[in-house]
Amino acid sequence: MGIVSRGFAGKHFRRPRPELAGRVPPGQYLAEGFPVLTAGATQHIRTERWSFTVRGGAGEPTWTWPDLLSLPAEHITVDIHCVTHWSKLDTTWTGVSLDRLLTGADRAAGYALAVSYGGYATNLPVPEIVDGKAWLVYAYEGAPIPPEHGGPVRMLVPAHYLWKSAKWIHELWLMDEDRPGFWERSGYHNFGDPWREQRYYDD
Ligand SMILES: Nc1nc2c(c(=O)[nH]1)N[C@H]1C(S)=C(S)[C@@H](COP(=O)(O)O)O[C@H]1N2
Ligand SMILES: [Mo]
Repeated sequence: MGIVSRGFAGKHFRRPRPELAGRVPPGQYLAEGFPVLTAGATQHIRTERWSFTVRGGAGEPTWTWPDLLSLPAEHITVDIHCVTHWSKLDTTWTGVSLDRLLTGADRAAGYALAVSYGGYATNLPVPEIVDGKAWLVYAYEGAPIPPEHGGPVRMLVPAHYLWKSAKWIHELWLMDEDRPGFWERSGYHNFGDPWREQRYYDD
């Protein structure tokens, strides 16, 4: 996958200063700029066409763009870590916690699959996306998220490698059984904890 291996060989990564080293997981370097990693084509989704549906839980609720904006917004400052060895510290986002979108009944499901416009998908256990651990975000550094970074709306699940943060999020499937997503079927780790360096399936 050329696009995935490209950046690391270049000069765009720095070792963290010693005082920041504790915030950078093993094998990671600080990125300058914000690399784009997409398997396939950038999706161009107009806000009028965007919607988000939770399937498999209590009902199948859908939120439109104005619905999402009407929910309480959170300003989130988090470190992000890509499996291709770059990290960014203190990225700032605005969005809605998944806790606002999932009901108590929804949480009874064991597993979730985030499904994007364009067909990308990535899975996580439900406990990894509730209780303040995941958001649908629509602004990055105070501005709308550019399409290449997953705007108008992407998932943000910063405790996992960034492939778990689905760009152009469209649906969340709640399931009793785990179902691997795009990279998880292609050899990436099923859980993807950067601090345990869970990059590939047998890590
Ligand atoms: N829909 C979709 N979401 C995606 C991807 C993708 O190809 N399609 N790539 C993932 C990967 S591997 C990473 S590292 C991050 C990259 O986000 P960025 O391009 O904003 O840096 O998005 C993740 N979410
Ligand atoms: Mo990635």
